[in-house]
Amino acid sequence: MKKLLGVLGLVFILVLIITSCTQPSVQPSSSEPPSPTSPTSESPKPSSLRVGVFIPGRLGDSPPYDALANSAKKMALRDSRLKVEVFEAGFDQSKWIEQLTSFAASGKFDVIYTSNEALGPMAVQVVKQVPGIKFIVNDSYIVGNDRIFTTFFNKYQESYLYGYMMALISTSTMPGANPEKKIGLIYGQHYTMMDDLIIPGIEAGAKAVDPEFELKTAMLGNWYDAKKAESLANTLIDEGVDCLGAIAGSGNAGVISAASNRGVYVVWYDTEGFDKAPGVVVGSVLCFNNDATMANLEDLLNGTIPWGTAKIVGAEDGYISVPLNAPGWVNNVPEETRKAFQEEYNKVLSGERKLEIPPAVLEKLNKAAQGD
Ligand code: RBF
Repeated sequence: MKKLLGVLGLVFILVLIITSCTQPSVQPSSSEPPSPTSPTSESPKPSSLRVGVFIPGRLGDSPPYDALANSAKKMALRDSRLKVEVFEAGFDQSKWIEQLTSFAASGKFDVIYTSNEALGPMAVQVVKQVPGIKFIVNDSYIVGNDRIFTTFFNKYQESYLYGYMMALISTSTMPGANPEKKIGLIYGQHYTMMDDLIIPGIEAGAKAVDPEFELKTAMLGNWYDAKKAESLANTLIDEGVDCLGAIAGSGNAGVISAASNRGVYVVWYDTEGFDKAPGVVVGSVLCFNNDATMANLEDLLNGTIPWGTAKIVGAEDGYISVPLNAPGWVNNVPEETRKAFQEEYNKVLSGERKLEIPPAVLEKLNKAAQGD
C-alpha cells in the first residue's frame, strides 16, 4: 500500500510538472504596438452587450453612417443579447468630443460603435477618461490601443475604380458627354482619407483611361448644404465636366440637381444610388460598410474582436464591388464602355492591378490618432 501511494505521488508530481510546462504563458509585455494582424486579447462570450452607435452627422444621406446604424439594428434583431441605441450627433464638429465623452460616460454602453477618421482620435481620448469603455471605429486606422478596434476600407482602390468609371463615361458616346477630358468631384471637407487616398485614387483611375484626364474638385465645406453643392457642380460643368462624383453627404442631392438640369452624369460612391435619379446616376462603386459592421458585431458577440488591431479590407475580399448587372448601368451605358470597365475591374479583383494603401498614409492616420 505504501509502495502504491508512493507511485501515485510520483505520478501526481510528474503531471504537475508537465501541465505547468504546457500552460500558455501570460501575454508578453512589450512596448512595441502590435502588428495589425496580431490580436492582443480575447474576451469571454458576453451574455449581454450594450452597443451605443454614435453618428457624427445625420442619418439619411451618408452611406457609411446609414450602413452602420442599419446593420447594428439588424444584428440586434438577430441576437437577443445585443441592445443597440443610436445617437445622431449632428453636423457641429466642435461639439463631437463633448457629446462622445458624455455618451461614453453615461454608463449605458459596453461598446461604442462609430465611424469616420476624426472619430478615431476622439476614441483614443475618451478611453483615457472613461474606464472600461471600448470602441469600434469604421473608416479609421488605429493600432496598439487595447480598447479600440478599427476597420479601414481600401478607399484608394475604390476611388481608382470610381475615377476609371467616370473617365470612361466622359469619353463614351453617351448623349451629353463632351470631347473635353474633364471629370469632377464635389466633396465635403479636407481629411487624410480624402486628400491622400480618395482624390489621388480618382485621378489615377481617370489617367489610366487617358493620361490627359483632369479631375476638377470643389469643396463644399460641410456635409449638408445641397444648394451650395448644386452651385459648385454647375461651376464645374461650366468648365467642361460631363461626369461628376459626389462625396458630400446630404450635399449630394445638389450635385444630382445640377447634373440633371445640365444633361450630364453622376457616378455614385459607396452605395448603388441609381434610384436617386434614374438616367443621371448611371454607375456606382460600392463599399460594403454593412457587411463589415455585421462581421464586427458578430465577432464582438463571440468575444473574438482582436482589440488593439486594425482590419483593412478591399475588393479582393469582397468589401468593394461594382454592380455590373444593375439595370441603371446596363441600360444607360453603352456595351463597349461597360466592357472596357469590366476588363479593368477584373484586373483589380485578380490582384493584377495592385492598388494598395500606401503604408505612410496608415502611419499618418495612426500617429494623428495617438496625438503624436
Ligand atoms: N461622409 C458622409 O457621407 N456624410 C458625412 O456627414 C460625413 N462627415 C464626415 C466628417 C468628418 C470629420 C470626416 C473626416 C469625414 C466625414 N465623412 C462623411 C466622410 C466619410 O468618412 C467617408 O470618407 C466618405 O463618406 C466616403 O466613404
